[in-house]
Amino acid sequence: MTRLLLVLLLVLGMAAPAAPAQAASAPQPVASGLAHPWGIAVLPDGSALFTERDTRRIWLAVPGRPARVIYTVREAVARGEGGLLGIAIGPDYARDQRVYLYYTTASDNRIAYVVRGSAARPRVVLSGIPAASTHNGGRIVFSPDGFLFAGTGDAQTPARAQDPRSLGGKVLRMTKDGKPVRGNPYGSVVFSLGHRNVQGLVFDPAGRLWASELGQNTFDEVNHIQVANYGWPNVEGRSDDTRYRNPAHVWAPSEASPSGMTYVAGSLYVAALRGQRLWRLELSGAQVTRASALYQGTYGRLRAAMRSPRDGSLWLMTDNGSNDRVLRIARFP
Ligand SMILES: [Ca+2]
Repeated sequence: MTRLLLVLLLVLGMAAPAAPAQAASAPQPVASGLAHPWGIAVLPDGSALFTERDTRRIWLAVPGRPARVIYTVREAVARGEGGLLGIAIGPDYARDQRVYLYYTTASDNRIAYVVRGSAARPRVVLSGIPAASTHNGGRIVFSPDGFLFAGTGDAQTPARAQDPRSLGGKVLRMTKDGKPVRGNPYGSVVFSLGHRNVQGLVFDPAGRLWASELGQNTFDEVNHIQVANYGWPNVEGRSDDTRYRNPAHVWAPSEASPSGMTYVAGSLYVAALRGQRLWRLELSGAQVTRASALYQGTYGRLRAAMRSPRDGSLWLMTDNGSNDRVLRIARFP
């Protein structure tokens, strides 16, 4: 009887839905009074660097201290949704202090690096990513084996997404110096194609790359990224056309419009702009098994979420256009 009860309790316990919002500590503002913060990267010491799109400033946020500007990317041009966008810590940061950036110029989007503590101008490693007032992509992330991935957008010309010669509407894979990686399907930095506007990228601990993508009218997507064609503009959302890889998850743009994403304890957490919430997508391997929302309507539009590998905190950024904030949740979930 006791054993039966124990088994029953175990089964119930396993079936009970997790409630991260209740277990998480209260979000604390780390910086406020911002306009369109966009990218965030956590440093090995647990502090964070974040970008501000239109002012083109890079901020350093140390928990418990006022955030301060450490660099301005004068080479970037704020135009519509373009400007200073993604940021990532280089894989050899301890040795070379490289901080990678994705930004818009008058003619294109570029990936460059700056060296922490140096006033030297950014060194461009990749240029020629199509730019426009919208659909610039902009998220960058390093893989566990040290390659740089970037999510780009179609820059308002949907056909680019299906053209392997264009860097628009793609997920790109390159070395930290911007060179193609052996095994890339076209001999260039193009990795996957058929994307409309990829603004979220994260690796899970099994090494799977996940990307969020803003849809046009009907379906936003989260995709498990491999060398494949993800359909845009021929398909938005799911289809039975075997030429195209189906998304792992879709939403209506009104409830999502996903941008930055991160991984915590078996789930993806996706910042939603129009949806004004933090989506939790529970994973089982390469499948999304359940979707739920946190902080719905609490902070307005959310631009990015980033788990600190150092201390397990979660950083969140709003994107309402004025009095934007960077929030840190010390314990999450
Ligand atoms: Ca798709």
